[in-house]
Amino acid sequence: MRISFCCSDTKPQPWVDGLKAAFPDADVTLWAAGAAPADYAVVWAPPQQFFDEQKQLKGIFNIGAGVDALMKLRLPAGVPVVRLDDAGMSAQMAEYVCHAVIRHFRELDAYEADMAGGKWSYRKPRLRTDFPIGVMGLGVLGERVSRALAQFDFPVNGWSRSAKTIEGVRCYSGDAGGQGFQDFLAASRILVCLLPLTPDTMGIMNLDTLSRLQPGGYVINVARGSHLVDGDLITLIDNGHLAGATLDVFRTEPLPSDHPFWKHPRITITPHTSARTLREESIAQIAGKIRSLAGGAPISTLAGVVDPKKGY
Ligand code: NDP
Ligand code: OXD
Repeated sequence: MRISFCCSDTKPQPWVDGLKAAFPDADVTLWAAGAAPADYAVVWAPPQQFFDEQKQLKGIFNIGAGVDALMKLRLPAGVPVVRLDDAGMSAQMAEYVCHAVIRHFRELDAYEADMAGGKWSYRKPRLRTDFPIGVMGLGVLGERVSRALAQFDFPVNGWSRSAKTIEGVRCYSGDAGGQGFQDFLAASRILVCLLPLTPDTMGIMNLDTLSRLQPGGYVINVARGSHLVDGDLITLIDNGHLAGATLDVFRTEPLPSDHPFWKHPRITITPHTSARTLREESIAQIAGKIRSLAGGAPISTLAGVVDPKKGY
């Protein structure tokens, strides 16, 4: 068996070594132009040339949960694309989002500023019933995040394309043009984005949708930068409809040094780190799936297979 690793922005050698350890009898290599045809590809944002050359692939494994970068490429027809299915990301995402929500709800930034200024003062406790949270996307990550938030007794709403039932979460469904989405927005004050980036979800957080959040709204984007219209967010924060935002993902990464998000007093930013790919867990998951496929298991038995029509 031949496995080719091709990744645009990760140190490749530990991945190649990890895959070699999982498949001691296979030929595992770091892809270079002109490389011999591989059976399986393990990739993150590879160049188009990779797929133009690799004509014998039986499976493409993405070392992230989001496949938007892959979906922009011409992929070989009929070859399954498999994304990471959690692999340690949902716990990280739950930590990050709960932290951002609680930091905002408990006004911890204001307390920190007071204490830094030598000021010992109290703020009136806020009611969590006044801070309903809406989670867009109730997949592997969104469901875990919604359940974690519900554990803190926040009212939690969730929205997904297909209908769901999640204990402690009021679930809305349908597409972005439907009544379910409008009702979900109107019922939410804090908005968390955990959607995949597809043509349907690009720019979904914009002047119209964010204006529909309850006054004093707050935005947490941990999915992809292109879900958000940056200027619309700033307009709504500056005019007082939104209280602020925590953003982990950006249209251009790294965030350009002159982007207004860097210095906006009500926007907290982190460098796309809310849920990191954990190498060992990911290799174990991918290796298990390659073994299943190589052993003749039907692709429908694998978790995380991307539906090319949906784009996620
Ligand atoms: P899943 O595919 O498991 O879940 C996606 C969810 O979004 C599903 O509930 C799906 O609905 C819903 N959805 C998709 N399109 C629409 C639509 N048009 N309208 C309404 N709902 C929609 O993905 P994951 O939970 O694993 O990951 C989500 C995203 O998080 C990734 O695509 C990636 O972009 C991002 N991510 C960010 C990371 C970071 O560090 N910042 C790390 C990892 C992931 P349905 O269930 O009905 O199909
Ligand atoms: C992912 C990511 O999609 O890291 O896994 O953003």
